[in-house]
Amino acid sequence: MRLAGELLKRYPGNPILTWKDLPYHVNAVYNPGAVKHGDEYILVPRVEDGRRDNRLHIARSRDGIHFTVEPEPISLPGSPEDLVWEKHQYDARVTPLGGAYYIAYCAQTTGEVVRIGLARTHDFRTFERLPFATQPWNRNCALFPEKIGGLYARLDRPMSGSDAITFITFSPDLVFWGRSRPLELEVQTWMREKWGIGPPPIRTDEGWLLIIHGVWLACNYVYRLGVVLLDLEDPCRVIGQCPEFILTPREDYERCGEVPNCVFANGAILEPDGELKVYYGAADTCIGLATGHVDELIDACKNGIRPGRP
Ligand code: M1P
Repeated sequence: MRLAGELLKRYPGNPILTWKDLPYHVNAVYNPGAVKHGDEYILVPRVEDGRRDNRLHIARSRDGIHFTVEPEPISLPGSPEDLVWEKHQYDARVTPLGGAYYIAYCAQTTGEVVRIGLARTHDFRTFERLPFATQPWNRNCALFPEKIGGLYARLDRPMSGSDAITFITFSPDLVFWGRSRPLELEVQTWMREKWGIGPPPIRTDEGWLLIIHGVWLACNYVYRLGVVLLDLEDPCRVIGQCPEFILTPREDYERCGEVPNCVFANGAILEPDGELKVYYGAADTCIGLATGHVDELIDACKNGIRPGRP
């Protein structure tokens, strides 16, 4: 018999990080980027301070569950012009690539104008600012963890009115970007309003595994997670898609908060034994951990979720 619930299973001690874990007054901590750096698990959460301004922080852990958040936000020195764009920094997606770690994040003005900023680090202690990766009105961006056809590749989602389409775009140098092509998924009911990528794509033998979020509009938005598989050589080609969502808001901490009924992931870590740890923002308020096996996620992309799944 198929077990009740979705493919991703929650850590019983969820939420693993809340506002109470910060050493000073904050409104919320959520939507973390995630990566393993040596023996350390690193999260790069969005911390919303007592003014409700957003900054990226570093959180460290030895076991992937208990994290300590650094009190100071990441410092990204920039020109006054850069900083005008960065009243808020949030939704970091961390990609290991060529010996460095690239952080694609949302850079938002005092208003609603948002685009993608890019930073680089080697040690998660000092950070270097790179040229902005996109023009305004863009969110949900991540670099691929390797070059494709000799070029850097990114996923991102320009927005215009109610349209929000995810593209794959290429660059020889992380400065000039082009050859954009849309990523065409089969839009399922649960993602009908809009969808965007989750954590950076994960290389598997079967293809790039990509967690996504999908939005359904009921009285308000409901954010869920899904999964798709992209061709390794030509990632614009979707070679598998799980029709069902793999995580949906069910617990109180996912249903109640700043944005109710929301699970949103931009960080995941694949362990050597195939366990995928997905760190997710719950209700734009705190952080949960959910896990699944990579083989099961790939199988769900290729064959759907089978009723007989043990
Ligand atoms: O409030 C839910 C999410 O809304 C935005 O995501 P999207 O652009 O896909 O709708 C982001 O602001 C995200 O941080 C937030 O969790």
